[in-house]
Amino acid sequence: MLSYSFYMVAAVAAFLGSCHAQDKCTGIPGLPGSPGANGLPGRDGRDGLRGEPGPPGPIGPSGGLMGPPGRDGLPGPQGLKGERGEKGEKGDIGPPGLPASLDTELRNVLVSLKRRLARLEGVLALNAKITEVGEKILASNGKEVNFASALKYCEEAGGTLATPMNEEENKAILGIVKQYNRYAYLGIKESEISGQFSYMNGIPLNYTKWRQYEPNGKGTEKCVEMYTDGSWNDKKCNLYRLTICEF
Ligand SMILES: *[C@@H]1O[C@H](CO)[C@@H](O)[C@H](O)[C@H]1NC(C)=O
Ligand SMILES: [Ca+2]
Repeated sequence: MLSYSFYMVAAVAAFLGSCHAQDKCTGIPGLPGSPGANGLPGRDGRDGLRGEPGPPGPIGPSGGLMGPPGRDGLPGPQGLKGERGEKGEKGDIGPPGLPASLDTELRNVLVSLKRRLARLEGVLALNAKITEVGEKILASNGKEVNFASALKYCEEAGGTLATPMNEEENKAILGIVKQYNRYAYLGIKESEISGQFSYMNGIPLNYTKWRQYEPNGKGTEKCVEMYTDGSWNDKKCNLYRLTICEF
């Protein structure tokens, strides 16, 4: 409508103007035609940019169904030590080992040990600390004590009181008695039967070296001492005598 009125005014102005300005008026311009009908709608434009996500929706009503359980959390701190369990059953017997005679490593160790022991025995014998007789090793700590204490010294050291079982052993013990020039108790005791003497394990003697008229205690002298000539005498057990042990 506006554009239409404009045309009308413009046309009237042009009409009036053209007639006044020139001698000859041009023909009266025709009325503008009526506007044409609207064209067909244009094609859709291109899609716009994607919009921002909308705000979160309102909290839903309570009382809905519970959701599925959540995932496991982080592992917690270590708990206290539990009580000791019951003892398990005995395992099977292991496979048999190699016989020692075929085990070269073991044999080398034994050979080396034997050599070292022989050297140590040599050093000790050289210093008169030990006397070797047969399989026995004799030694004294130089202490003079009663029978029970002497036996205790020897047993604590892993041996027992020197016990002569033949002439050779008696001579070896005598060597120590002479070295200290002291009488020594022997590993011999009177048994329950008066006048019968035995070794500490109760076995009867198979070798004796009694001095003449000994033993004469008749049950009152239950221990045996060695004199400095190697002969034996039954004697009370509470005297102070040299401690000689055998190993
Ligand atoms: C007495 O027996 C032991 C072994 O028990 C032996 O070493 C010792 O030589 C024997 N003594 C005598 C005199 O036969
Ligand atoms: Ca006596």
